[in-house]
Amino acid sequence: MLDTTSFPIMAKWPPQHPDRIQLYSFPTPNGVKASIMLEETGLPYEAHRVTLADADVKSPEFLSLNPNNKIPAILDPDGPDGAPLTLFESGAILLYLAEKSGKLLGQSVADRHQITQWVMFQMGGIGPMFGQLGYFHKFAGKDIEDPRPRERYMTEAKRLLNVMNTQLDGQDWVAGDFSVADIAIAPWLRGLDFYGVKEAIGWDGYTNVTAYLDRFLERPAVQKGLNTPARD
Ligand SMILES: N[C@@H](CCC(=O)N[C@@H](CS)C(=O)NCC(=O)O)C(=O)O
Repeated sequence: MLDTTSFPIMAKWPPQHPDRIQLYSFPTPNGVKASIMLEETGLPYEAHRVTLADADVKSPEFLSLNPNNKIPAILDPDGPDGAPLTLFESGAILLYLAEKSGKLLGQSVADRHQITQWVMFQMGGIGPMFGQLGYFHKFAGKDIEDPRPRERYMTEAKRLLNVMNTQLDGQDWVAGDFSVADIAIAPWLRGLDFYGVKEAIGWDGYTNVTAYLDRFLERPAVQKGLNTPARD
């Protein structure tokens, strides 16, 4: 039985089921990767809402799990060798849960590396670039007179969408069968809507990508994960 007193995070977000994977998250493109993965794999879990307010993500309790003060993070009471394991960084969480469940990481070692490659493509490319585009297009950065930052991220986001559009030509999912790579990437494509940038980026022209996102959003586990934990 897990000693809940040895994890400060459990004092602020008490578990009702300490035997299950504890998810600390908020329904943002990074946060929903973890909840969608948990829904897709069927691993038992309990979700805790950690808002992006300093009182949550910068609380000492949350920092005890992720010193980088960002959601999502997990605590698996039954990690490798039966010991508790804590993890942050959504890509690391996806790969861990895939390994633990034996699902969504392909059939062969080669598949696994191809899928990991596309997870990294999202973590190092789509996520940071789309995030910066959102900042300069919709949020505080839009008031900056110099057009270059917005242009730079717009150009890069379009380039990444072209890469995706080519990769998805003639296939339903980014790396063979549905995998953690799709769970990493698709929530960020959906995020372009939130940034109000779809028209400016020419979204409708990336027909393989738009069909891909529709396919992703039809999955029942995705629909559940997108709203877990509840926003309020
Ligand atoms: N590379 C991290 C990024 C996580 C991230 O940016 N989380 C945002 C929400 S989408 C956050 O928690 N922001 C709160 C803050 O920066 O204070 C991951 O993929 O897990």
